[in-house]
Amino acid sequence: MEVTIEDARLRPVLEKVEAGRRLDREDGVALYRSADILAVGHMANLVRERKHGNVTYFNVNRHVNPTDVCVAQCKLCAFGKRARDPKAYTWSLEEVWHRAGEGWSEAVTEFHIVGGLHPELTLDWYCEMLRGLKERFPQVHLKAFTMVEVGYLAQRAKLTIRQTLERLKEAGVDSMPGGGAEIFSERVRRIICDHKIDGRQWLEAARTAHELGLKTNCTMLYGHIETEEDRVDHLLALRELQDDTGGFQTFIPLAFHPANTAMEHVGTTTGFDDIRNIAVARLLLDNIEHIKAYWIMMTPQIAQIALRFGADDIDGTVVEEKIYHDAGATTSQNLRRGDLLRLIRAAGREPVERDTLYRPVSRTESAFTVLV
Ligand code: V47
Repeated sequence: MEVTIEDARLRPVLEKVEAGRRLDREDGVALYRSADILAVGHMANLVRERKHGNVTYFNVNRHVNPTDVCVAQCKLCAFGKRARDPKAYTWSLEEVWHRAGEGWSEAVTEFHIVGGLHPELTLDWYCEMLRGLKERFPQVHLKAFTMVEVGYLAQRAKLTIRQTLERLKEAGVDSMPGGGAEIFSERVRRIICDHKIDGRQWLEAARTAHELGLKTNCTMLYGHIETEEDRVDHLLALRELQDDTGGFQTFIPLAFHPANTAMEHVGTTTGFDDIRNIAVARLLLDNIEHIKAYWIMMTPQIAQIALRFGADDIDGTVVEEKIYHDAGATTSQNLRRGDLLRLIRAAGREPVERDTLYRPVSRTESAFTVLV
């Protein structure tokens, strides 16, 4: 298909994309600086359709956040609370197992489990939580803990990252979500999340998880104080690790939500930037199979449009979401399976329900089968 490229700086990028050649740092910066969203989107859609045709993936999942007590107190975050904050909560093991079961009515295939860096909950407590979930919901995939949580648990248990991941895997972790990566630039990290592991440690922890056979996702938090170069460098660092391990399944760009954070003055991202981050990620991350338009963060409306700008996944039913809603998200906290189907079909795409490892799922009203 012919496309009009208004921005002349994008012509060499288009040539590379059409020839299936890898883009470099300069191409990435040109893509981020261009206002020619249709040209950027055209290229991203080309790659997206080459990889996935018309298919769009979604899953039936439930988020489980056992505690919002967090010692890190990152400026970017509205979710983490101090233990003495009257609004802070920590569920007991029984509560975790009960809450997780509330998603069961929709026959969820995945629990997405993340939480604050709690100063008292131990690695043993988390392992018991995982074992209890596996016992009660053996069919459900446990996608649990960011690299940041693993780093903190390792430090407190006086174990290495590898030993900690081995313990968590043995207790039931099947794969890991992509959070906590934020932006790898040390300059920015020092301001927005100075108590977290640094970018190099995040990447090393992900490498170790991949070496242990755990698939993981990866993310980038944008729309705060990072530059376009910081974004490109972040994406290229993920691409480099992926060349070595192949362990990343999906990349999810995350728009910064400033409400109730220490960075409220920054303001929200625009629809233009949200779409562009999906498209640039699809173009630079040639070795990561899936790009997710997380509807909770983007709104279902923008996520739907993203399906024509590089995204092939729209996440899942979620059921209960705290991280973005504490930071002012006005989206609903859940969509039903039928809502996701409608959004995808109305974008002219073919919905495929997947499990966490992207195997198609076939279901009746209350049960599911993974088609292998
Ligand atoms: O790690 C925290 C980010 C992440 C804010 O792997 C914020 O499938 C914006 O990682 N504004 C958690 N972002 C969410 C996440 C995720 C979501 C959906 C799917 C997957 C997956 C992963 O949210 C955190 C942090 O990067 N975050 N606070 C905020 N105020």
